[in-house]
Amino acid sequence: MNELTPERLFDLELRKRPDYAAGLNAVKISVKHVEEYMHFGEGMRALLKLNQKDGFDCPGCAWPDPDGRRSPIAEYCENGAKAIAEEATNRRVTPEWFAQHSINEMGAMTDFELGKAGRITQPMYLAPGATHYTPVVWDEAFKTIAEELNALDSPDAATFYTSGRASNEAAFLYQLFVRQFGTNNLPDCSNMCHESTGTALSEAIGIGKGTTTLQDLHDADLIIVIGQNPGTNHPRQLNAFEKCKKNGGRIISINPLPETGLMKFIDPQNPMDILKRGTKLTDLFLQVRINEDMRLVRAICKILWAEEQKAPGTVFDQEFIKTHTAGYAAWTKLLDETDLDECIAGCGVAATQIHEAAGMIHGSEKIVLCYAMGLTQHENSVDVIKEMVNLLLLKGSIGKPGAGICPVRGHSNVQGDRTVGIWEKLKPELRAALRANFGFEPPVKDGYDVVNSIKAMHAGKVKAFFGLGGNFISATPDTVYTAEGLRQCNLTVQISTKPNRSHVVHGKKALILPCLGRTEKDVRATGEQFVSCENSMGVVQMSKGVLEPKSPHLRSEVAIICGVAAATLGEKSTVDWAAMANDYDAIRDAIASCVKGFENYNERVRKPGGFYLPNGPRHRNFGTKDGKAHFTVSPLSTHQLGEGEYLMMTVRSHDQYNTTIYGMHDRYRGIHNERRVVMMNEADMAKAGLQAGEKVDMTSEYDGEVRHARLFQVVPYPIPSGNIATYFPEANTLVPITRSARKSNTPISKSVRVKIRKR
Ligand SMILES: Nc1nc2c(c(=O)[nH]1)N[C@H]1C(S)=C(S)[C@@H](COP(=O)(O)OP(=O)(O)OC[C@H]3O[C@@H](n4cnc5c(=O)[nH]c(N)nc54)[C@H](O)[C@@H]3O)O[C@H]1N2
Ligand SMILES: Nc1nc2c(c(=O)[nH]1)N[C@H]1C(S)=C(S)[C@@H](COP(=O)(O)OP(=O)(O)OC[C@H]3O[C@@H](n4cnc5c(=O)[nH]c(N)nc54)[C@H](O)[C@@H]3O)O[C@H]1N2
Ligand code: SF4
Ligand SMILES: [Mo]
Repeated sequence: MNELTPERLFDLELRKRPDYAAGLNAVKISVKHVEEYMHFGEGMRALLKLNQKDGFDCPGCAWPDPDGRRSPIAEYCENGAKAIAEEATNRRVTPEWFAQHSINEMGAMTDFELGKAGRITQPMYLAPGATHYTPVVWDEAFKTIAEELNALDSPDAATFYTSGRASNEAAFLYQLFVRQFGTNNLPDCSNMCHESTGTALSEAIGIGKGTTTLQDLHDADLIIVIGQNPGTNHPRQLNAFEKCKKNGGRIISINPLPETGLMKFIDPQNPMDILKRGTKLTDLFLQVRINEDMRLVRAICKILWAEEQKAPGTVFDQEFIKTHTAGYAAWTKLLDETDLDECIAGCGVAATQIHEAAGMIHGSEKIVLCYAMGLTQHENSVDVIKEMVNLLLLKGSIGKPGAGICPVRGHSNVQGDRTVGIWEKLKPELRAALRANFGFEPPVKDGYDVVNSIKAMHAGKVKAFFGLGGNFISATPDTVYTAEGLRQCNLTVQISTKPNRSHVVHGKKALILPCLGRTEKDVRATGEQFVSCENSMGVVQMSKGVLEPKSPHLRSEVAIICGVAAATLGEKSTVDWAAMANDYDAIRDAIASCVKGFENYNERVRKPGGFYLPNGPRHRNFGTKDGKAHFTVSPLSTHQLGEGEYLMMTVRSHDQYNTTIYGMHDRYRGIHNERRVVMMNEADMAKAGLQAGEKVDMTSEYDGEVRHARLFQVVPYPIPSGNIATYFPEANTLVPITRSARKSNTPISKSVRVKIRKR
């Protein structure tokens, strides 16, 4: 297991947690990363174009850029700068590097060490039984892929993963290739991320996306931030919170951890803000137990319902409810039957605070609810998100300015990839459009998502794995099981920028296809190209790199996909892949013909700032069958923890981007120089006889099967009793493949039952 997550400790140091996020320290750290890994001039050139209307989209998160004026010097955050330094590093992973590092040696490196090795410069091939990757020319790589794919018993014996950094152009071509090849096996990182959002919101409001714009956050009376750590994962969201506060709005934060970024923010680009020591963000912090948000929100709704009954029409927006919603009677009946005391006791938040929250909601007309992985990665996530919609609906807080639901997306184009067709389910409209535009019969049967792809590999039903970006082995649950599946494949292919663990855990044959990153110029036969991305709020914008490619051998993702498709489909194909690869306008024209909302794509995407995709619920046009937004009735569930069991959430540190580890510190949590840690409540530690820094092993047991995570260190932390937190991906060995969210099939990365044992 050591090669799946090297069991090595560094030098854990615990420091005081800072009481604010950002500030000048964030600037200092951005500069340090850029200086350490990039040529200075290149670094500055890249940063000046980061998130500018004529520049490139930040490869960090999917937080939107302002529609209007953008700061000419700095429209980014510390983590955006780190993402750039990571991608545009001046270190290189050449064929000589691979000759010096066997697969076993690569496996012994931590994720931090692997990633810091640098950018891969040439396509690399691992022959059956070989110990080292060797260089291969592009055409040879494409031929190998074509031979393996065409030798499969069925197209369904291959699975094609996408990570959400891929552009709209690359993603559209990829699904076109995969569907023409004959399968809907298109798992993506979204399956592990906001899939529960897509499922819940489609059912409740008729669109699988959020309804707010950036302006809505600025104009809200109240923002509820729940299950999200924006100070680390979406830092510029703090600017939006700050604007809301300056406009008189208030903030309630709901989280098992008192995340520093939720508490206070000092805008590093605003000297006044620095002088007056920043803005207090959270007005009310509710320290909920892991996965007890539904009990908390139900308690709040019950309190509001009691007030509403006393003076009808004074709390609920009855006009909105009557005109635009369904399911109200069943929902209020549920509230009548709800035991308030049980909800309060179960969620772990004090009754006085819950009443205070209810009071703040009562007094607010325009409410925005922001959330991320803290709500989406549990067995009942779809229900939890629908419960959040209930709360907004009772106040009429969807489809009016200053209000709405704001699922904050992760990868910078994860939302766009789904919009242009990356999904294991092929919607009838897209099937018809692909048939009409490209003259072939797309497959009908649903394909495998992430969890089902892993199970199918394990069962020997899938024999070829293809990854458009990402790091499948480290991002997925149940690392040991997933590795067994990947190793049974005849071929594993990764389109990557940097070495990662998915190059170490491979099929009989393996290929690494190195691609250009967002920061780099992409020159094709018809000249310099640009791509486009959709942010969390449905704005599609162009992105054009400014730096010289890190190696002359790199190809764009679009060119690689076209190469693979042409080699694999050959004469059979009805698509002119070469034309697409040489002129991305042709791809955008195809998208415009196939996907609603992209009319005149080429023209509109060239306008500075891009364009908004249509969003019915923003205007109270709900895309459900009856045209209404739905109140829903969901059961409350309880985690049955056995003796000595804790509920574990796996979270991100401040120094990582998913499986890419920027550094070894989690500054806002005061945890330095170590990632193999378990954050624990001090009373729980005392009860279990554990000291700070003590070395422990962990196990999770489901259906009699025991999974292991070894050599972690205990960190005392203000987390509710019975709950623990570890970092993703180190603790992924404990996440069982056999449990996932109902309906969305998302792994339960935020609620795993775990036991801890002293070593
Ligand atoms: N710098 C940086 N930026 C990123 C990423 C990154 O790794 N690094 N990843 C990107 C991606 S792909 C994504 S999806 C997003 C992720 O963004 P987040 O969802 O903010 O990321 P996580 O670290 O998973 O944090 C989850 C938060 O939810 C809380 N939480 C966990 N369980 C519960 C619960 O049951 N209830 C409540 N109320 N809270 C809970 C945790 O304490 C934590 O604060 O960030 C994106 N941006
Ligand atoms: N336990 C646990 N597991 C989780 C989560 C969790 O919270 N807890 N979160 C889940 C979530 S929300 C997500 S989104 C997934 C993330 O899963 P992935 O998207 O699969 O993982 P990343 O770490 O973002 O992928 C990093 C790799 O992408 C490659 N890369 C970087 N830039 C580019 C590029 O421009 N093009 C290409 N082709 N490749 C590039 C690099 O080689 C790098 O090693 O993980 C999920 N897994
Ligand atoms: S908030 Fe996200 S998109 Fe914006 S600069 Fe920071 S990492 Fe990049
Ligand atoms: Mo994500």
